[in-house]
Amino acid sequence: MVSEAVPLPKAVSFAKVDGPNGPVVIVQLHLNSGHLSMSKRALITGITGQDGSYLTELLLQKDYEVFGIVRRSSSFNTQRIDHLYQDPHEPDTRLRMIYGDLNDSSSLNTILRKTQPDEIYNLGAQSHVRVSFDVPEYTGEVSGLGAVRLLEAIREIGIRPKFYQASSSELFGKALEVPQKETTPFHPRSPYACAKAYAYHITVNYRESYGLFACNGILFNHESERRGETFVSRKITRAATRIKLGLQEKLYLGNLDAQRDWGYARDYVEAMWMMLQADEPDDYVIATGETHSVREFLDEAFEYLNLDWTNHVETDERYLRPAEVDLLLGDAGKARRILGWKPTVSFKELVRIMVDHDLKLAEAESAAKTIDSTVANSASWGTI
Ligand code: NAP
Ligand code: G4F
Repeated sequence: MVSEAVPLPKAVSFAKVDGPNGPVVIVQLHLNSGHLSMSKRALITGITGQDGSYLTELLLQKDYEVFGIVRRSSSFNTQRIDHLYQDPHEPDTRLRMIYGDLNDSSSLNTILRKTQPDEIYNLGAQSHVRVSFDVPEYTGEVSGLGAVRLLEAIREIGIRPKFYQASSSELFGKALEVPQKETTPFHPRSPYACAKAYAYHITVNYRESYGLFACNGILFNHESERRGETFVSRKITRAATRIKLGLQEKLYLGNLDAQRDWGYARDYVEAMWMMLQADEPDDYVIATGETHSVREFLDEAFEYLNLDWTNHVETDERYLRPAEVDLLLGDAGKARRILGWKPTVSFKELVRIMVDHDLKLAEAESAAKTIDSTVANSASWGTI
């Protein structure tokens, strides 16, 4: 799935065939494949993540040519985009994967120079807040400095792509007002949020210093059936469905009182794209405008399965954070007014989409009579 080099798509191809009066050379222009292309080129970091996979689907539907940066891993890390696979040997391939890393400036420079994107979406990150307390320096490198490595590559090469930075509601942290909007001051509460604060400000700085079309999407929590299994929403829906089928007894969680503004990831990637199509570059809060506690998420998921979570959930202090973000609630009024964006999936619908999906996974696991050890062990590995 991943190409080792960065093959530039061919704009012209030649073929020699036998015609009725001797050999004929056919010259073919690939109008959607290179500099002759009328369609846009997007480069996505973090393409293998939850948001990267939905954004890729959206951009391919919109006829973009998409390049994705994938980091080398000893096991497959492309499951979320495998259904989008296109043979890189075909000249008209619209999705190409390239090895690179946000920690490696030289790979980023090479990729930008060779792909010459119209739009860059910087979604790559060490994105787990709890884990950022365990690997703070690494998180700063990838989730913070990764952004400036891309921005500097843009500046050095002299290209003018539009740039999207995946900023986060974690920036508001110990929030100074409710709801939070673009003008709410930041008070980051984790190494992850501190790294994202740097990335936010450097994005604004490159917009102001070099006139780059650079935007921050300050996205509140968004979940889906593709959410990583150690984030609380998916941890709950995976466990609840496995408990329902007798594959698991207990679910160990941390702080049940934390409140989040939870939306559906597919809606949120639409907002990323909309920001880069606006007349002017700017920063936008993307949120549903509703907040719910982890306890309410448990109520919704377990009740849907006719289960009582209090019989199954236990708290484990390893899942608590040294500093917690107690309440996030976003006001996406600016995005609604300027971009015309609004969420389409309610909290109840989101939980049900995730439970329905995970129930099928649990049923398949049950039918195969094999316990998925990655899920079974998830409560005891590490501290997430
Ligand atoms: P995710 O599922 O954790 O995906 C993160 C992506 O970053 C993965 O593709 C990962 O690759 C890649 N990555 C990690 N380290 C990298 C490195 N050193 N170099 C290049 N790529 C690297 O995150 P997500 O939920 O899709 O979120 C997308 C972005 O939005 C992240 O920046 C996140 O911090 C931010 N954000 C998310 C939310 C949310 O609620 N989901 C809210 C606000 C902001 P592997 O697949 O190989 O691990
Ligand atoms: O699902 P979470 O780990 O998401 P968190 O920390 O809000 O971060 C996510 O959203 C951010 C946007 O606001 C993104 F920027 C970030 O990349 C990530 O996608 O935890 C949500 C809440 C927290 O308060 C946490 O303490 O759930 C609480 N929680 C309770 N028990 C738990 C657990 N979180 C996790 N991961 N695991 C637990 O067992």
